[in-house]
Amino acid sequence: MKRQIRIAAIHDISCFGKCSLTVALPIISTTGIEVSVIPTAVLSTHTGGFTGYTYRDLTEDILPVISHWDSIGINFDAVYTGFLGSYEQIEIVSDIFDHYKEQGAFIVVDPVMGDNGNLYKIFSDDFPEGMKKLCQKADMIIPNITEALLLLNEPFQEGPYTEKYINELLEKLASIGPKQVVLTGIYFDKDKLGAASYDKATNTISYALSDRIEGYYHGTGDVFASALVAAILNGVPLKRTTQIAVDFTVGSIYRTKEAKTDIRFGVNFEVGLPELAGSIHKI
Ligand code: PXL
Repeated sequence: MKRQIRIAAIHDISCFGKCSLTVALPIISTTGIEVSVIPTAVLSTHTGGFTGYTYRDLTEDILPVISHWDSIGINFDAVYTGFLGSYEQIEIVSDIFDHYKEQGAFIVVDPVMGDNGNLYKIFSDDFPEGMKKLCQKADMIIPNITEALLLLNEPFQEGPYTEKYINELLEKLASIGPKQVVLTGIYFDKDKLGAASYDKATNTISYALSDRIEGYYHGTGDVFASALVAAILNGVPLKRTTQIAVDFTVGSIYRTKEAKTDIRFGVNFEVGLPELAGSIHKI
C-alpha cells in the first residue's frame, strides 16, 4: 500500500454547530488522509448567530504541540488553516508555515474572516492585514468574496459579477503569493452559484457552478474548503477538485434545507461522505 498522506489541520473546535475541526476531520479522513489537529480554541458553539458561547483560548498550547511532534519526528504533507482567534495566533501560525515548508509541506489557508461584506465582529480591523501575511506564504488560498476583498483592501461588491471582475480578482489574489486560488460565492446570474479557481503555473481559470439554493447556512465555507483540501491532496486536478467541493457543499445545503434545520446548526454533510470519497477515488 502507498504511504498514507498526513496533514495538520489548525482551526478552533466549536463543540456544537458543525464548522472548523468538527467538519475538517471527518471530511478529510473519509477520503483516506490522516488528519492531525492543533485546536486553537475550544468554544461551546461557533460565533455565528449564537450568544453566550464559551471560549477557551489555546494559543499557549500551539508551539508546545509542534515541539513535541518534532521530538518524535512527525512531519506533514500539508498544513491546512482556517479560523484563527487572534492576531497573535496568526503570527504563531506564520512561523509554523516556515517550519513545515522547509520539510516540503503544501500550505493551504482558508482566510476565515467574514461573509456578506462584513468582517466577523470578533476580529479587529487589523486582522485582514495579518491574514494577508499568512496568504503570502500559502500554496493555495480559499477565500470567499468578502474575504478576498478584505485581503485586497477593496470595498465589498454585491453580485452578480462579470467574468472580467472575477478573473481580475483571482489574478490579484494570486499576486499576493499563492500558486492556486479558489474563490467562493461567485455568481454571474441569480440562478447559479459556485466557485472559481486559478492555477498560476498554467494560467488557467475555471468555474464550478451549481443551482443556487436560497438562504445562508453556517459552516458551508469550512465544508467546502475541507472537501477541496481532501480532493487536491488525493491528486485530483484543480478544476475537478473545485467542482467536487461545490457539489458536496450544495448537496449538504440541500439536505439541510429539506430538513428545515436551524441554519446555525450547520449542514448535513455526513450523508454525502461516501459519495465524496467515491468521486475522489474514481479518477
Ligand atoms: O465557519 C467559520 C468559523 C469557524 N469557527 C468559529 C466561527 C466561525 C464563523 O463564524 O465563529 C468559532
